[in-house]
Amino acid sequence: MNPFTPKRSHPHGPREARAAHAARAQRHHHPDLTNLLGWKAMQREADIPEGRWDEERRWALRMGLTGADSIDDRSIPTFARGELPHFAGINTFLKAPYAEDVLEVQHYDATVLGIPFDGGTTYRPGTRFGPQGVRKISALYTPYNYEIGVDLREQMTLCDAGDVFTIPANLEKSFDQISRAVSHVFSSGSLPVMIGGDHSIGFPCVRGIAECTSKKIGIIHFDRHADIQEKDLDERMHTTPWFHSTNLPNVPAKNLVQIGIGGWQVPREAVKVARERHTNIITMSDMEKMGISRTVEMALEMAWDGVDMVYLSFDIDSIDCGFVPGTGWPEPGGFLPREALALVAGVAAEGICGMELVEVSPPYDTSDITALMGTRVIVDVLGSLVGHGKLGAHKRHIDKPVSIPHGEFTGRRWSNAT
Ligand SMILES: [Mn+2]
Repeated sequence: MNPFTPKRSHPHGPREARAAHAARAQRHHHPDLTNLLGWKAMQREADIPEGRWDEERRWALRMGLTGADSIDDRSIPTFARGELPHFAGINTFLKAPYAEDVLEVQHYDATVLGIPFDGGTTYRPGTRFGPQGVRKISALYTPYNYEIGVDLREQMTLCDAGDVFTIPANLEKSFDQISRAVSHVFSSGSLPVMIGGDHSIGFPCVRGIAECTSKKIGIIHFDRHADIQEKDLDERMHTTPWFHSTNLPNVPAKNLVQIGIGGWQVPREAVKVARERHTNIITMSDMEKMGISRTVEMALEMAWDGVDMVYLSFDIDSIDCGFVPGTGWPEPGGFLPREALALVAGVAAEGICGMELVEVSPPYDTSDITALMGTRVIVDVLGSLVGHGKLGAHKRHIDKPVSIPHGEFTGRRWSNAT
């Protein structure tokens, strides 16, 4: 019997029966489900192609051999290859193809690039393990998002180019390596998606993009910290990326929008620079007062004013530290995860020329939640770019591509079969 079918006689007499009837009548909204996003998303799924998924499963059988006879699902290989199972395999970001030969990044809409560097950290380190931490937990995700109705595997191409070879004891050499790697990816036309690393990488990442174009670049920066002083502890630490980025000739400080700044960890030195350079700071309370859509609107207006592209920098510590314990400078009072995700999706809807996710420190993390949050920020940005048709919009601005020579090699690598 359907548990929701009302009983014919009420066990407690007519008064109770009338009350129960009234309560039911009040609940009876004649709901129009078609007004709910839940209903719309369910219908929309039917329109998303599945060809790439079929292809991946056939590829897995070719790579991993057909499965044992006792297994009914004939798409399951003997050796785990591709997305399934989520707990198995060697993880790239979202288990995307590994572009071991970095010349191959040109064939992909977006390229994930790990930047394992924490030499710019001024409090607790560990973000050199950020790329691996994020890759590991990213294996948990499918490429499909129900609410936005996007399947990344079907609607874009993505690769993971592995990590930049950083030099742990040397900021400047690491910066040069990072800019070089980012300029290679950006010049290829693939969208660079960097996983840090501490926030000092913001400067070399922006520099790597800026050198490949004569066009101007704005920056939207999510953080609790202003990160715009010239030096910290006498070096260009993770508190300084925007000072040096906005010194670049095509990165105007007036197009730097900093969202979520506040609390007790903003050095006054940084505030002086922000004031002198006329950057735009939207605090957590500003965001709360204005709401998410107005905040997004305002950020886009200021960042895009007179520029051709916008770079997105997301410091995981902009989210309340209760949600992201695995970070270098935890600070309470930050964004709720839902707010942060809505904000990044909102700003990405206009298109970006690159992004970085920084300050995930797996040694301080608990149950991978910080790394998971970082993964989520990246996939939500990609989902928004795909959903709004903005992936690849940056390509037309690459008018000074770099070409970095590769070494000559013939022969075999030690692990190659003879
Ligand atoms: Mn920060």
